[in-house]
Amino acid sequence: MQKNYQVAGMFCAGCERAVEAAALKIPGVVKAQADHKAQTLKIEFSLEPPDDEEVKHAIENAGFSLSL
Ligand SMILES: [Cu+2]
Repeated sequence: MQKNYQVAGMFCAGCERAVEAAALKIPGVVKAQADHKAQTLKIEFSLEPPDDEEVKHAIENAGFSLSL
């Protein structure tokens, strides 16, 4: 199962890696793929989907903004 988010503030592959690392720290997230050109984050999770607010906090703590 997967979810897609809009993430602002990514400008290069390094930013993508930072966003992906932040997303992967969320319990249940098994895969994360960020795209700085499309400004998107796609996550895959194993069982229960993570709470959107939790994802938002994780991404914002990493220095980016996620719109819900
Ligand atoms: Cu960057």
